[in-house]
Amino acid sequence: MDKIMNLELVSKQIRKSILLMNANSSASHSGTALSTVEILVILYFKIMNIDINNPKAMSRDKFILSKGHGSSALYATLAERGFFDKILLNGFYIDGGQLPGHLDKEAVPGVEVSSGSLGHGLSIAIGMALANKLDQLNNHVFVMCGDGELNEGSMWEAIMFAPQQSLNNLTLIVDYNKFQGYGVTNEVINLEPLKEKFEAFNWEVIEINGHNLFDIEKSLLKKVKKPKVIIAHTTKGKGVSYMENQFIWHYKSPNDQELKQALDELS
Ligand SMILES: Cc1ncc(C[n+]2csc(CCOP(=O)(O)OP(=O)(O)O)c2C)c(N)n1
Repeated sequence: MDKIMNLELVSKQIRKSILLMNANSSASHSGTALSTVEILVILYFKIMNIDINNPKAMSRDKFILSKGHGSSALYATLAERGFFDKILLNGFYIDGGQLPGHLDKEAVPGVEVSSGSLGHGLSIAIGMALANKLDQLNNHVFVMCGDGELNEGSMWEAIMFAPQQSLNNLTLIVDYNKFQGYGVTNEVINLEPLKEKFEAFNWEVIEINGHNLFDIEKSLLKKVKKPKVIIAHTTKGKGVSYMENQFIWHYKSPNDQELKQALDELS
């Protein structure tokens, strides 16, 4: 229980970093980043086999944020976990800064794949998981996509392919925050019934509240014989009252007053 309470504090700290980064750079995608936080925290603080002192260790588990426009969340989580100095977060998405607006694997230790062009992360993760099998390594590969990202045809090619290869060392997490860049996901292209679609493609499907730390951990720990997909119901803009489920926060960055209110709410 204590550990989970600590991780609630860590989640709040990461949310604060995300807001400061996006305000400082006038960047978009605050809402995008805020819906991922608890999942990243459980992965990086409880589940993944990683070593911050040896980030390229052969034995490591890997995570790919396929929705790479949510980069501020992953950079903030990696910094909080100790992969690099938090001071670098001040250089997010600004001229001369070290952290590009979309994820760049050359920028800092811990970023496995450069991403931001939607629809590619799952295929890359499948390649990594296949390679692990061929090399008889037990490492696990985790990948997170957006719900709007599931509109990409390349996702469904990959979704067809993974079960054929019996990739039980692969977990896809769908950040199902119900919004995308131009509106409500199920009004743009309806994904439902999403669970049944994945089941029909022969995936092990688990549906959870993507902000509940216990549920996230339990779903990630569950041992399965097939590729696993966790459909995580989340809230875009989670944690900041005026951002939650407000589509405009896909694009807007907080001004000084909005930033202050958001930080107050998280304190
Ligand atoms: C191939 C490609 N097409 C279009 C875009 C532009 N784009 C950036 S974010 C976004 C919406 C993504 O929605 P979703 O996957 O639901 O992520 P969310 O921000 O809601 O978490 C789009 C279309 C892109 N990055 N890549």
